[in-house]
Amino acid sequence: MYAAELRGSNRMVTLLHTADTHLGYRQYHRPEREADFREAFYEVIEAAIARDVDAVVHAGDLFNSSRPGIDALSDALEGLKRLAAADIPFLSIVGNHDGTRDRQWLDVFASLGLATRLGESGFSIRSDEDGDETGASRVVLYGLDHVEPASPSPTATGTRGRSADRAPSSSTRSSRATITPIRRRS
Ligand SMILES: [Mn+2]
Repeated sequence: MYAAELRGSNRMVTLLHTADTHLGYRQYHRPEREADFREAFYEVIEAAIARDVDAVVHAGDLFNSSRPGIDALSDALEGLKRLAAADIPFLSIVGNHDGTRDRQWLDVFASLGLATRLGESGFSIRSDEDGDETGASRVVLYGLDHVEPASPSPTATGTRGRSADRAPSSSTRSSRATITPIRRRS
């Protein structure tokens, strides 16, 4: 994670950027690793509050899975509630791990007022939100959810493209862009 600071004439807008929280990831099948991911998430939340950033930008994979368990879900809610109580917006996109075919967890959190899903209409943040607009700096953020590569290499999936002479048609290519993201560690 890092905080990007964009200078304005009065006060700069401060963002805390993070990603790949992977809540619920029991790496190596060890509960200790699941706790590590949880603690790292709370560390980021507390850093955002301590520094009083203007927003937290999360670039996807809040959860390790599109079907998080109750522990991961309650950890996410607790963290987002702490941010909301501190009046810090949580801005995010859908990652390759936590995306589902249709509805998204992020939309559920947005409906609760705990998150904003970044998209093609910009989300504007101004420093000194309550103060005089003259001299305040402004940042507008846009988001793009995880997109599967349109033409994965045959060896990358192991399940398709075994026939070397099979040329991908344009219809195949466009349908690939809409399939549910494959599970891929990153
Ligand atoms: Mn990830």
